[in-house]
Amino acid sequence: MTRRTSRALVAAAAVTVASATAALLPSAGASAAAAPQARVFMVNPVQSSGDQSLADHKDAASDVPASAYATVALRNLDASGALSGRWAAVRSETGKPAKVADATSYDRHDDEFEQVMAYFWVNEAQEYLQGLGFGTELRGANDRVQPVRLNQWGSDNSFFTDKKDEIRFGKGGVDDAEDAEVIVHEYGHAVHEAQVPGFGGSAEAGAIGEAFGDYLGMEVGAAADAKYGWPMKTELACVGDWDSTGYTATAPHCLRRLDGTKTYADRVGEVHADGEIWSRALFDIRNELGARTADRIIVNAQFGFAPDTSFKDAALTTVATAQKMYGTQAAAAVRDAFRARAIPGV
Ligand SMILES: [Ca+2]
Ligand SMILES: [Ca+2]
Ligand SMILES: [Ca+2]
Ligand SMILES: [Zn+2]
Repeated sequence: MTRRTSRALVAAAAVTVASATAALLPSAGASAAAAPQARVFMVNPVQSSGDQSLADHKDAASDVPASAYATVALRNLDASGALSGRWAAVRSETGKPAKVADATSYDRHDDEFEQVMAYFWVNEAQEYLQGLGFGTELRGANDRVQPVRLNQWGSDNSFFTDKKDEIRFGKGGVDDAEDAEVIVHEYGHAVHEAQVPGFGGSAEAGAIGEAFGDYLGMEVGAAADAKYGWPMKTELACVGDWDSTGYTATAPHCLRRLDGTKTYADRVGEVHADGEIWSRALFDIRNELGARTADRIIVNAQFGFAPDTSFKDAALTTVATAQKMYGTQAAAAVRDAFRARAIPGV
């Protein structure tokens, strides 16, 4: 038997800081036990410390102070003792597989640490979507076991492979899975693929995919900061504060931002760069309607995007979704956000 009750999810939603929490977990027969504990970064060490001078020196544990780690519960695990559960199955291609029983002892120098980060943050991301109603009131959005693979190859480019429905994290510069915003960015691609198989078949659809990944990375991290009481000492709009220390010269270090000023006319035909047009619109919708309402609209609308959608069609679908779910005022706020990016036909 598994422990797939909403009661379990709710009860397990708090960080387990003391054994007292174990008493809150519902009894579910022999498998009932306190969720195992693990050490993770509070999103990423730059976001939680505000220290823009943190730098990776070949994965040295001493690069990051102990205060950047938090002890959390690993929820929804199966009984295998590996990082495998309801929403994620993590495996290491080139390093030692992490053991759940040892998950409080790893630091960033251990290959197992990134495996734990990947499990925790993929689970966290799906729980966030579940909390918005996706999978219950609304259609599920990648509500299945997400395969995740980590390797130690040098390339600094994590990616989602739609052929195997698998997320892979590499280790170039700062190890990609040391930054929750990078982990959840990739999970955003998996969400899109689950919602619309083959999504990303045009330059503009590709840009929307990058934008949503950045946006979801910010959102899941911000929600975790609020839920667990973790410090957020970097700007909300800055994505990948830690991973980007490896390739950005100036502070604040951001892989990309959600508050840029690009409009449709600024397209350059590169999906990450052009994604900043779309992600700014998502950020504006959030700031206008609040995270929960905005995210229910944004994710629900994505079910209706064509795999090779244009910005225009996707924007109009999002406006229509807002109208249907929340009425005229919400639809107007969404329309305004896309109009501010000068997306044609909106
Ligand atoms: Ca590492
Ligand atoms: Ca990296
Ligand atoms: Ca950030
Ligand atoms: Zn991406």
